[in-house]
Amino acid sequence: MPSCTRWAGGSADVSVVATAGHVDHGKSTLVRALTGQEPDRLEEEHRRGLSIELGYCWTSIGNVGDVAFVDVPGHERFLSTMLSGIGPVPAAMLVVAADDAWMPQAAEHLTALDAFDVRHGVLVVTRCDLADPGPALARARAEVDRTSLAGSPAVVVSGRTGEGLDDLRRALADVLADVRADPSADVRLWVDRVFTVAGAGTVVTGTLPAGTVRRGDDLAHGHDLVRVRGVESLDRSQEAVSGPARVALRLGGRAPSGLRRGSMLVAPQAYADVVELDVRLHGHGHLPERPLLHVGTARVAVRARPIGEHHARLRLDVPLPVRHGERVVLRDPGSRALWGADVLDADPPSLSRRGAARARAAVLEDLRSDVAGELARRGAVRRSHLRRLGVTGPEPADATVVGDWLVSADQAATWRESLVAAVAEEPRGITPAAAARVVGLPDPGLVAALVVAPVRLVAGRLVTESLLPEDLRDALESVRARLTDVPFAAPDVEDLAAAGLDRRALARLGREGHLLVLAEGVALLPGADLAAYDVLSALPQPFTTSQARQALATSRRVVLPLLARLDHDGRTVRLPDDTRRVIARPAGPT
Ligand SMILES: Nc1nc2c(ncn2[C@@H]2O[C@H](COP(=O)(O)OP(=O)(O)OP(=O)(O)O)[C@@H](O)[C@H]2O)c(=O)[nH]1
Ligand SMILES: [Mg+2]
Repeated sequence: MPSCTRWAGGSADVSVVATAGHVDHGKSTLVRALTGQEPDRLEEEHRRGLSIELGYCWTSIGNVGDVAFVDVPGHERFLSTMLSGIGPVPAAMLVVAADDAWMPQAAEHLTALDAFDVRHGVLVVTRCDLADPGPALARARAEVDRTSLAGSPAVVVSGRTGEGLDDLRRALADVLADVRADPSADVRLWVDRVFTVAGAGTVVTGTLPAGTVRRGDDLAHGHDLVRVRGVESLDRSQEAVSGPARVALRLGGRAPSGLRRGSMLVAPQAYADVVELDVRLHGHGHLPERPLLHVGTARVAVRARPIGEHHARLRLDVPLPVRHGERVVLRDPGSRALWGADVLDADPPSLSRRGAARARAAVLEDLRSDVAGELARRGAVRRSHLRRLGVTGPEPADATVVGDWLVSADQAATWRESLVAAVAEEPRGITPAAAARVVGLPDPGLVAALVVAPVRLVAGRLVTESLLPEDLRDALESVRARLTDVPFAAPDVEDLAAAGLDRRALARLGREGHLLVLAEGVALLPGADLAAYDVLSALPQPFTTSQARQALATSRRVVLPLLARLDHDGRTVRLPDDTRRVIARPAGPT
């Protein structure tokens, strides 16, 4: 009998089915009978007559094509292995012996399938050559119909005589025809084995629930990238494999450290490293403080905090790439209880405030995880972050889009108000970076989108120009236009007069921060002093007044009060020989 364990199987179109059922009820025998391959590859498994590890076999079934089987151990000690077997697989075969009662691990495995919300399955009553399958079938049927597998087809077979196997193949073909997966989904391969093949280097095998892996792809393992040098299936190399499928990827070289069963290889940048999540619980009993979380082939210890009756906040010991709307399973290693858990929020807010948990319970009761709902709750969020969390859907039409950021209409209105207030506090205006800090923006890049009248961005500073009469605004505009290209060539008194600015008007513009008035009749744009400081910093130190004048392309009329201002603000220091040097760290507000 050929060994089916060298490669994990997988072709361009492979379905995957996991077994489930009580120890010794005939799972491996059935897989062997269906595939002609050996699921139990360990010597110890043969010696003890039971499965210990997951077994992988495949065959071709009717019009569904290649079907891979993940054969799980039934012994109660190997529940964790069993969960990593069914975790990434969309379909299952619950195997029950005709000659035995409804047994504890049959019940436990069925609970696990239900907790993972597996909806595609076949109930198989085997060993029908040993007893009347009727009673076992009736009992199992009743149990199955209380779970996510309710209504699954049932067949009666014998793994020994082969009776009923054609019925089973037909039932599998029907069930698998309904399993759908998106070939363009972001790749997340749940790794179950990592080994080295002479001449080929590192090979990993695993189950790919959806998406497509291609030769030449880069995949991420934590912060490392690995290159897929070969995609194998059924001992044949493929250009690409789409899930659901068993795949073997040749990575070449040495395995990245930490790559093992329970690791995942994911499309780079496509998933968030989730350390905290809020879930809705399905199941009964008291969730312990330290349950284990199972998803795909991964198992991670978590710290659980109940939120109301049906929800919990989970803190993961190790980050996982989980997304909103996914089903994960929680297990109490002590009592063996299992809970299904729907991921509602993989980037939840802190619960440290008093009463936060109670408020959160109400939010989680009817949480909507679409873009509109997430945006309403978060106020502002990066689109790429939502995508990594698996949150998709149309964006609200009234959202503000700034690069990667989405800002809700409410949040934008609140921030605009704060921005107006923050700028009004500063007669000389403030830089966008300072405004972002004061307003509490998560990214200074958002400021530009929040600037509305009466705030304006002038020469790199935000200023208010609320109450200026129209003639003064026009005059200001013409002075600005003039100074934009030649920032230190202050207009002279005649130019100002021509623009309609007399002494009083100029003084007002200075007072209100629209212009930087250095001396009577000498006005530059706000921020020109800082720009001058930058220019002077680039000169050999110390420098003379004349060198400063030349560097700034201006006149003595302007450079003298400008240098006096810089001296006064502690940005330059005047030396006894009338030269100056800049002071390295500019003081004062920026
Ligand atoms: N007569 C008969 N014996 C069977 C049949 N199926 C399995 N057996 C026997 O039942 C015993 C257990 O079968 P396995 O296939 O190893 O059972 P399993 O469910 O894989 O057991 P675990 O992997 O340990 O959970 C073996 O001795 C098999 O030969 C069957 O259809 N008829
Ligand atoms: Mg077995």
